[in-house]
Amino acid sequence: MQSHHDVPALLRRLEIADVNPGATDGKAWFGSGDLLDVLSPADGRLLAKVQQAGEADYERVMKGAHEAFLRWRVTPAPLRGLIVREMGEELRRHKDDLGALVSLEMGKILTEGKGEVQEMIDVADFAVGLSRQLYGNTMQSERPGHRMMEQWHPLGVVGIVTAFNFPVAVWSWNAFLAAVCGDTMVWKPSSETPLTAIAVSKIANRVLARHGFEGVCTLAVGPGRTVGDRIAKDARIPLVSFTGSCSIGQRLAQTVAQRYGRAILELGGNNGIVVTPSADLDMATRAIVFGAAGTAGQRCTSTRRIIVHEDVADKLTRKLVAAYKTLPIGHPLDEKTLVGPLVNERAVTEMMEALEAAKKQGGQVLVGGRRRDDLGSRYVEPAIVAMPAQTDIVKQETFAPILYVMRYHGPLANAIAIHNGVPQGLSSAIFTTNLLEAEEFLGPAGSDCGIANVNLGTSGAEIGGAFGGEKETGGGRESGSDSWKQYMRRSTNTVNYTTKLPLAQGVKFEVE
Ligand code: UN1
Repeated sequence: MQSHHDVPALLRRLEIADVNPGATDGKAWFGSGDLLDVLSPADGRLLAKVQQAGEADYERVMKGAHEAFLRWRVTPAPLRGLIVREMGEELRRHKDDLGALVSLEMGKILTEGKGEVQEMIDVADFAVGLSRQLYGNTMQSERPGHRMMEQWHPLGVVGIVTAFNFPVAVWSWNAFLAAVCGDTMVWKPSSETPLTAIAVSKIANRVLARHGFEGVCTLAVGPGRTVGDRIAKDARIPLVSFTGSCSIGQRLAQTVAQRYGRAILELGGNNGIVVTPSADLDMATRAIVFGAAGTAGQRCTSTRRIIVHEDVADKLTRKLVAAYKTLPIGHPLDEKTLVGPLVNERAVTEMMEALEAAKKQGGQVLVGGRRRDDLGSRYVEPAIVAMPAQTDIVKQETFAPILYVMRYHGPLANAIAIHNGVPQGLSSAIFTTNLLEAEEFLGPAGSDCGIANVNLGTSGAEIGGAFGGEKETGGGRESGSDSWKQYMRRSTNTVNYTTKLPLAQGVKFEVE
């Protein structure tokens, strides 16, 4: 099925060996922890092994990142930007290979694997521009002859903990911003996807080494309970950016807060689309199928809930079921495939358990939902489940292609109440051709999510906007807009250019 892909040659081009040290301080690669087998979800084949970071390795990585920070923070931001630009150019050169490795290691289809690398390239471009725009305000002082302003300074070593589903893009959202902001970083990738992290770190470090800035982008592959916990506890890391589950994120944030660190949390989503009577149902169908079945339902922005008006519910459901019946499921590198495997067998079990729970709670599986053991142990059919109400299972995020369809009656406010009635708040959308409904959904009493769209789906956000969400999604924002501010420390400066010393708020304090 994948004869057109010479995997050993691909790995060689990306400098992935049979056994790879999983830690780097930017100068050398090392690893003295347990050996990790990296299997492709596509067919269970062993791609390569990684020698993970042990405790001493972690210290060495941190030392490299910290030493680099002392030099990097005083390098002019536009120069840092030029170095990030070179990283973006290297990524452009390696886009096809890296995209294929993302597919092989994570299981997403090739066009999405390449899309993920494109997302890194876009963030690099964005960060280059940003490197000349790290603006602070000037304020009018209430005192005569005083000037007030704020400066943004580099923060320190940033911890970046990423999930398997976007094994490289989410790193780049943090890494390229952090880099132009003058920070260095230690990256802990998911143990499901360490090879893409190693390949990307090699590319980044080749560029950094050309400029004598080894240590800006360091890496420590290892389990959460060793590397992840260390990052959470490490007072040398003022900011930890975490993408993953709500439960781990909550624990990590508490640990980071205990030492007065900052955390950017990008946790679970339970993203809904409201479909109103005036919606273009063909367009809605296409957006829903991509959002719910694309990436095999493994994006944090995946569409998991449909809240459709009763007048158009039957018609929309018929269209969705028809589209699901034709979804090609198969090897992620096969060009015809639209739905690849789930990341591991546990994810398959969790999907089946969620479907059982949904049935017990009154759900009716309209299409799909079966394991596809004929294709491999991690393949499933995306499922559509009609639910009589928003029951407990619908309120949970199951990281698999299950789409719950619910109906609403009456005005849009009823749909919004159902929509907002879940603990998560990442992404959302409405399909309508009614301007009033569109604006209501985007307004203060509308969607409570960090992302709210009109006439497009919940997933596949561009990098230029701030990415993240509310409630149990964790409140963090990454990537575009002014997310960069979190990677810097703000210094408020007041300068007195007189020979008097007036106090603010009119306070008098004169010593005779
Ligand atoms: C994620 O699933 O963690 O909006 C990130 C999207 C992608 C990023 C998803 N740009 O779907």
